[in-house]
Amino acid sequence: MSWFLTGCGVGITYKETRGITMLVPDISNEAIPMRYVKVIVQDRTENDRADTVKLYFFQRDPDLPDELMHQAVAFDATADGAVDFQSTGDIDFNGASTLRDRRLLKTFANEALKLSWFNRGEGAGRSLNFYVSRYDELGTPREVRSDFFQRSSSGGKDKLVYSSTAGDQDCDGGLDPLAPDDQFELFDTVDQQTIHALSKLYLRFNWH
Ligand SMILES: [Ca+2]
Ligand SMILES: [Ca+2]
Repeated sequence: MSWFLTGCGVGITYKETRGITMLVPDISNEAIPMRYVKVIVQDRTENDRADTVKLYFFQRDPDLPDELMHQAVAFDATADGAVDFQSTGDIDFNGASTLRDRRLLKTFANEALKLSWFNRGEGAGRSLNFYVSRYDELGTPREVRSDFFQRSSSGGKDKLVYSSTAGDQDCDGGLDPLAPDDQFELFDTVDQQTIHALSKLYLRFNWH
């Protein structure tokens, strides 16, 4: 006999075997991401601050190359950290392209411009993917993972250099702040807060 006890946090399955009840952490709903958003931030004007945010909405299918389903871009032309021009479309995938989509892109891009994980010029060697890494038994996203990739100068597959997870451990329905992580010296407090904000905003794309 087994059943879920919790609607959030790590699901616990009770297994009853020959009268002995055991607590088994549930990992059966660990997600293989079928949809993810790849974000590439660039300093195209090469003044050492990010000005361009590109979003690529990918669909993953077994045995096929990842399919680009939609893309959006935002550009800060005045180097003040706020987006001035953008190309949006229906980025919350509700079937209509509205002001809400535009506000969402603006908010997401203004956050992403704070990341230190950006590319000089038009480069795309640094990127990060956002996806839901865990759902609860009702299918509600409970964990968002962000994977940071670096492309080798010699080519080949992008290398995963850092991974961060925002989860709902205190069961309030929102993603909890990320714990400080000093393992990766490229990231400071602003990066941590930014990654957390982007993880929450990612869920509003409904692309998972
Ligand atoms: Ca601006
Ligand atoms: Ca929309």
